[in-house]
Amino acid sequence: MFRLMDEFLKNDPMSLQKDIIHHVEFTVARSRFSFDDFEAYQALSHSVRDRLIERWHDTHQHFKKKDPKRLYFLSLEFLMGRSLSNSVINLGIRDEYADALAQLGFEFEVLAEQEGDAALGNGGLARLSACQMDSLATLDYPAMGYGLRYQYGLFRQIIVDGYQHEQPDFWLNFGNPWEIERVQVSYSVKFYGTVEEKASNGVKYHVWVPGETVEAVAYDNPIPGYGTRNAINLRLWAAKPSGQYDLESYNTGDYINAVVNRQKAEIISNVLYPDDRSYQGKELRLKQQYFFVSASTQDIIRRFKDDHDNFDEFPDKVAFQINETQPSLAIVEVMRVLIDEERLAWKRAWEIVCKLFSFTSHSVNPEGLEKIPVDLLGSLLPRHLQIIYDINHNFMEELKKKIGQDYRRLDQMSIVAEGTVKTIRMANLSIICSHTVNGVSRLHYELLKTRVFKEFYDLWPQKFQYKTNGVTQRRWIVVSNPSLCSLISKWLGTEEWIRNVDLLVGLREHASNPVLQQEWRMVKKINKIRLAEYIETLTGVEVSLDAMFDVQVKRIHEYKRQLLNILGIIHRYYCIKNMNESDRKKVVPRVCIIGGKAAPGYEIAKKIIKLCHAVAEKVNNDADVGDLLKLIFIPDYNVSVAEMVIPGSDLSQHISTAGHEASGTSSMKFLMNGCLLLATADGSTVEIAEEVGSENMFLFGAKVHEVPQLREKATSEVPIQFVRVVRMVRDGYFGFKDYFKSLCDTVEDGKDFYLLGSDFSSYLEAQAMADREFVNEEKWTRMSILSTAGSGRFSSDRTMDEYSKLSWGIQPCKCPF
Ligand code: 26Y
Repeated sequence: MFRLMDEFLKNDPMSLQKDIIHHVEFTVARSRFSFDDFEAYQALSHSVRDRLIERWHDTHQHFKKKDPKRLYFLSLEFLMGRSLSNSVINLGIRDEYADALAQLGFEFEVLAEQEGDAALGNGGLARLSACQMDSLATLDYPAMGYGLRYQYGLFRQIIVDGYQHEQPDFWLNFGNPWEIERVQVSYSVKFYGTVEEKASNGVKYHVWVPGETVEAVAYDNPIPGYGTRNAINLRLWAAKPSGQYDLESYNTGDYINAVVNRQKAEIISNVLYPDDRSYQGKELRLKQQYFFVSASTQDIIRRFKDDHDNFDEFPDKVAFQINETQPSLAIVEVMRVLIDEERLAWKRAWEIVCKLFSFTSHSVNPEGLEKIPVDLLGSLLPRHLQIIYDINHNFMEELKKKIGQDYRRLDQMSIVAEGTVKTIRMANLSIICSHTVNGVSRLHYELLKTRVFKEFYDLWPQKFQYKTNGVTQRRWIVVSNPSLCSLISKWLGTEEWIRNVDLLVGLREHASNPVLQQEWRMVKKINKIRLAEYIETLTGVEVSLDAMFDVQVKRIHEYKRQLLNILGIIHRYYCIKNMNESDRKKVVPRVCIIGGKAAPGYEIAKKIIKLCHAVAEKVNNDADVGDLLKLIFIPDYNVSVAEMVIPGSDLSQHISTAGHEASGTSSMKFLMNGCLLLATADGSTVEIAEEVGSENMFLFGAKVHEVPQLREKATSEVPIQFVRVVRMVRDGYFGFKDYFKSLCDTVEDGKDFYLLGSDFSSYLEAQAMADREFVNEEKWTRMSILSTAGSGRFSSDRTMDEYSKLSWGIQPCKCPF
């Protein structure tokens, strides 16, 4: 028996080498004399996984011994990306592994490229969850994530003739060394059926008799912290047929059909919904939500009951975080378990529930809020619907006492929305039952208070808070930009900034130092070369390294205004074409890079992708233009592509119409990598400008408070340049005239909801300003260094500390080394 805290596995290069070979032979089952890169990657990752498991067990034991209050982070989406590099860096054994592999004749980087992305999420919200898990582990918080283990992650985007096509993401086909299947950790999840009212000793209670039962099996994903022994758990649930047999169908001799029907249970965790916003009222999606919520709740309650006889201490030991409204059925589920299964009185159960939940909204659009049709909810979860009605009834009674018979307000705040289709408003449920409602940036918080949830803010101002989003510098500098990482450590004289990112401000004093500037530019060049090679392999287009790499990568949405970017590029193209020779000499060469996926049913977004390709086709093949302008669409943008694109960018665009981006997080990754931001005053950009200084960014466009009037205004405000570029598209200058008609209509007179026309002049000015600064190498480099130096506040470490102190009430619980 080993003593608990002893490191069992050795980490010197020789031991690692032996270990990798052991896994080649016995895990991958290949001859140790002959294995290829992929097999080497598999063996390597199993060797890393062993080390993760060791720490993860110790952390688990330590938490069990200390019994601290724990945070349970519920999210339907986690966009983890690759794990290998991140794991070895966080474990502190990257160089040892690189040495071990070199002696075996392999290169670490090459093997790391073998790994596919875990893309169990759509966009911002999902990648944020992944960053936050990294910070929770690093800061030693006793936390655990819960989600769904989709068989198919986010679709792969392929481009055929400039059009987006979707292909399934078979991410598990080659195995997943980063998870541990826990066949013995499984729970039954019930659906459909009826509710029976019973009584015992004169006390009424409800029994839910389900119509279907599905088994949830746990898959654990260890998340290692950096510079700590702690490794926390991300537990993802997979659906399996229930062990409870429907004897009837087996006995009637319909054996084959009975087996096939049971197998259908697995559908629940089959596929991630690729719409990152709209709620379509699909039964399967609701099933996914309840499935993961029920399994997680059972797991949490089981763990609590292992050490406690009653629920008095439940809120002192457990905090739930609800990521957007998708996990909000957890509230109702905890209520149901407490009253129906644990037989607590309603009042007591409600008191407990009100202390458990913290809710974060990631949306600004009131129309986009999740509404579940009552009929659907009632048929799938009949008991939950009753409980929701009861919660709503109590709330309405309380509210009437406070505000009287103000029916308009009562109606707006009710969980149940009347109408042709009666629905349940999940955001209202979440706000009413949570102790904290969080915004993801200061501006978002203002919008929640004054628009989206105004009625609730007026009632409970103390519930509302904001914790500006952040991203993890471990992935977004240390993993993705090793050259910058070394340079920063060299100039700060320490690697401590990797754990304490506020130290980055120390770069400010060196921002004008010519030696640092020279080295800084060198690092950027290395990253631009890597990106240029990737572009050439992918698209065949050769790009000049002297050009400004101008990047917009994110999901394609009208509000994010990729169309504004493309129309700006058309304007640039038009100007170049109509210039005299001497003016051409002054043009700052640009490589414009756009990447992102459109939801499969989002027609306008798909047309934006096609337009980008149509413009690229024309511009990139125009000999008149040469290196002065190139347009590249990067297909299948995902986390690992981001890790390469972001460090190689000079300028990045965050140009949503003010008031539409709740926070935005890619801006923070660009900032950390010393890319200058060209941005509107939206989401977190406002706070970034405060930290970095607006003189070090290119800000433009209408402010939030100006947007409503601008929408009212007549079209005369739209500049001639804008009219011209839209007309070029409309008239078929880039081909596909009929196809682009509806896209042009979205920015036509009086219909330009996202205000591309009225922001166009100011956008072009900001772009011209960026050109002017770019030619001044020293100034640009200084601004770039100051961007990185000012990025400290936008670390998810800070965000997780704020949540822990202000919402969850948890303390670090550090596992001894
Ligand atoms: C319809 C409902 C179920 C729903 C589904 C998905 C509502 C919202 C979402 C997803 C929202 C989302 O991804 N929001 C983004 O969250 C990021 C992290 O907070 C922000 O940076 C980003 O601005 C915001 O759009």
